[in-house]
Amino acid sequence: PRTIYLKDYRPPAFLIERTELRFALGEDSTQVESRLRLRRNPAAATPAAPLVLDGEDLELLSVRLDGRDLAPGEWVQDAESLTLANVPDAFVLEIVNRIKPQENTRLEGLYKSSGNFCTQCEAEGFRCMTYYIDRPDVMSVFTTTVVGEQARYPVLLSNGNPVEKGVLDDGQHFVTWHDPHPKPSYLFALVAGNLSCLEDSYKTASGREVALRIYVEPHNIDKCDHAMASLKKAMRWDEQRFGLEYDLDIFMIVAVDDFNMGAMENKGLNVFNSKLLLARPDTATDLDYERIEGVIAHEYFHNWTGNRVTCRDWFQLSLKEGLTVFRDQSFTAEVTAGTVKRIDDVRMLRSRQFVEDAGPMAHPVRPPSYMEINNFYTVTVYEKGAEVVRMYETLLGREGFRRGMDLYFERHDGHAVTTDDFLAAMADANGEDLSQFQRWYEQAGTPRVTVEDAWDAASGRYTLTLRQSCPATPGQPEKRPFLIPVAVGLLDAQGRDMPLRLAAEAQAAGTTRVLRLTEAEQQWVFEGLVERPLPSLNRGFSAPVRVSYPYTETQLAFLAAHDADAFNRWDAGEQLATRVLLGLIADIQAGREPALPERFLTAFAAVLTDAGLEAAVKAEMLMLPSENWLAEQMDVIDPDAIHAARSYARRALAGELEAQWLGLYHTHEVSGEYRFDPRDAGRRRLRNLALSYLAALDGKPMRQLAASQFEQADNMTDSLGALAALMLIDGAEREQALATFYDHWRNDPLVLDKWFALQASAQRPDTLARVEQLMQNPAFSIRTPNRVYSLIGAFAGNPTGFHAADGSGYRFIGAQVETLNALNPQVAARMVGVFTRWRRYDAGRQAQMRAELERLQGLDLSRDVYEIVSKSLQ
Ligand code: B3K
Ligand code: ZN
Repeated sequence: PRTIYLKDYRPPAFLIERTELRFALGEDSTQVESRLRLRRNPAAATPAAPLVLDGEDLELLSVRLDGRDLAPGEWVQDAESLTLANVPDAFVLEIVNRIKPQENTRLEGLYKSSGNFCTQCEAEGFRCMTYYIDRPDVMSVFTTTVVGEQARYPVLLSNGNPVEKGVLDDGQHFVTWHDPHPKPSYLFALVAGNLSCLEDSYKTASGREVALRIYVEPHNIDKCDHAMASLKKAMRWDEQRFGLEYDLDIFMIVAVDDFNMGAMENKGLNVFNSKLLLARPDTATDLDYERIEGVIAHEYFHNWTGNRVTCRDWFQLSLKEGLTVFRDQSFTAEVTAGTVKRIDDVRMLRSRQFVEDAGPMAHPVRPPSYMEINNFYTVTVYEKGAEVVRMYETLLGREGFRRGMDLYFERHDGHAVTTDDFLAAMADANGEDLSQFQRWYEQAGTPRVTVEDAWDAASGRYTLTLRQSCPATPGQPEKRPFLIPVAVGLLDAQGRDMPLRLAAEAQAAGTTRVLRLTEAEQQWVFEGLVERPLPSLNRGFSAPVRVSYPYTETQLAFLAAHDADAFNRWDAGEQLATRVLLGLIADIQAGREPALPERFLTAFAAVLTDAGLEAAVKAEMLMLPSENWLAEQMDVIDPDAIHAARSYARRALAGELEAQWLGLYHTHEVSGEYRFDPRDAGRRRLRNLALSYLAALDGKPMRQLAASQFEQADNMTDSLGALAALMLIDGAEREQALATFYDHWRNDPLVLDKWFALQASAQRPDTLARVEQLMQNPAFSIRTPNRVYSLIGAFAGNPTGFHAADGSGYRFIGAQVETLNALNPQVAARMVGVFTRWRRYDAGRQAQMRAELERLQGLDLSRDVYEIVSKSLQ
């Protein structure tokens, strides 16, 4: 496969002013007719370039240019394109071709899911339906006619507004849709099927009525209310926060069961993986409810950040994704408890993005090259990209950020642009020079900020010295300094924030200051302090960096108890727990008896019994760092010692504080009917956490406690919480509960996914055997991504299962990747990702992982899997 470089970008040779499509959907094949009005791009690099259209797996039937049928000799066709050498400057091209959606297992382009037709075009799926200039900087006005059998496909949808419909011969009918907003092909969508629809409406800030429709399979119609409520909430929020209104008369969402990712922001017709849309209290957990709200918002927000203003090329992917993740994070933070959202986001960034940034697939937020663009829908482009956008807000303030957004839309509405354009809008709207900020888009790797301090009691001066560095990443041995906004506060001996006055300032201002670190090393002097402060650094996680300061354990416990910044309070506790666990890991590796330090136990107990802490925040503070996060802190990862240490700590914390956990459990029962609201959800989260600690104690009483919660639960959060706790305890109750759950939900695949995932993540010796047996279950299918993610993906993420010392986990996942590679390369590529970090393990595991990667490399691989395998072995 060849590598595509950002530096090779050239404007398209042709533009497509109008795109008219007609899809005749059939049981055997689908005929696609396209009529394109093309003209040469005045900004093109070469004036007489041939017309090259992208197309893959298409059966070409005819080509007409300005009404004249072309003979086969007048074009050149290869596996990926159709070339017409001598074309006029402006002309109409009509193409007819045939495709086979029924045979499409890659789930890109047009395919069938549960008997219905649907599409996924981002990034390059449109070319699997018809010949086209399939790149985001070609924006066109689309008119689409969908023709299908009325009985099988009563609902026919595409982007924009319906303009015509009618009945044809032979039981066929059609609907024509027109989308007035020019858009790139990746935002095209088509859906046809037997679907029920939940209808509602929304009045925009300027008073326009918008029809809202959510389409699902008829048996799911009772699971759409939460998605609809979330949509209306998101629409209102975007008006209030960014002044952005919806721009069509109708907004539709369709849920499909077979979908490679979460959801897709097609103009006016979002398509969702059903797991991110369907929810009823008995089928969806609080976490599902929260994610649905967040993803509905995310896809809706794309209407402006992605659709109205889109990407010039796929290297700019973070322009829409980083920005839209930032927007959905801000939305969730504002409609729920903000601190908990921030903690969850940072936890995920650290445990996944920091890992990616330190491995062979590390890439900047704006990658300079790729082999397969689908491999770059990564935590770096999305989550680190969102942190980069957040830093603008930290640097410019909420108002300054809004000014930048306003200017961005004013300049670029209706255009395909770059992250440079976004940066320029932010800088120009605020009269700032942000040129150094550009490096966040260009340099990969997680910067490290090392902090040193000095206190001069005589003068009351406190000096902070910050040094930055960034590790080498593939292709980038040296890095230049970043512009890093480090939010800092100073605590006095009582734990109160001190007013801050920097040298040369006349008076103190505020208690948190954003220091702009731009050099490799810089100093700040705070004056007028009466005692030596304790620094609270990178408050609210103001920059996506690792900070190191030589805190003692006592100081971390002090910050965890007192820091005015709620995020840093959690983070200090997390750092303390990480340190303690790494100590336990070292004990276990050295054959010493592990013991929980008294100081840690006291600090932990203080949080556990603190009546002033909100339940959801308390749950965050009582969760131990994940095994993956601990693994990242070690030079040579030892999955068995990590698991043993963490299990030991859980048992010790459960045993020492049993009465307190039980107290918490019994006082946090949520009464009344299930409601998804942050307060109730926080209580359930804390209560289920207490139950999982108690489960570590084993024994009959705890089994009964969990079993009775399982039997009595009237909502999925509590049902699954109990089942998860039972998974930790040996005994008849576990198998019984698993069987009951299965019997009850055997016809609801989305709920069964939870059942698959729980068993595949169990850290037990027989897990692999169990997973292999579950693959035979009639509910499992390797062709449905959700099943693969919940069973095979959960096992791949199970640190003791995947990394079993005998290599059985590696061979199993390798074999699944091989099967998936032929069926669905995108899903295969996601599964192979667990092998990328093979160099971090001991020699035995390294050899086995490497052997599996080499075996895969010898196969006939898709571009997707090849890129990851070959880069991992480099
Ligand atoms: N834009 C889509 C992702 C498409 C992934 C293509 N492989 C969903 C989203 O980020 O909103
Ligand atoms: Zn997105």
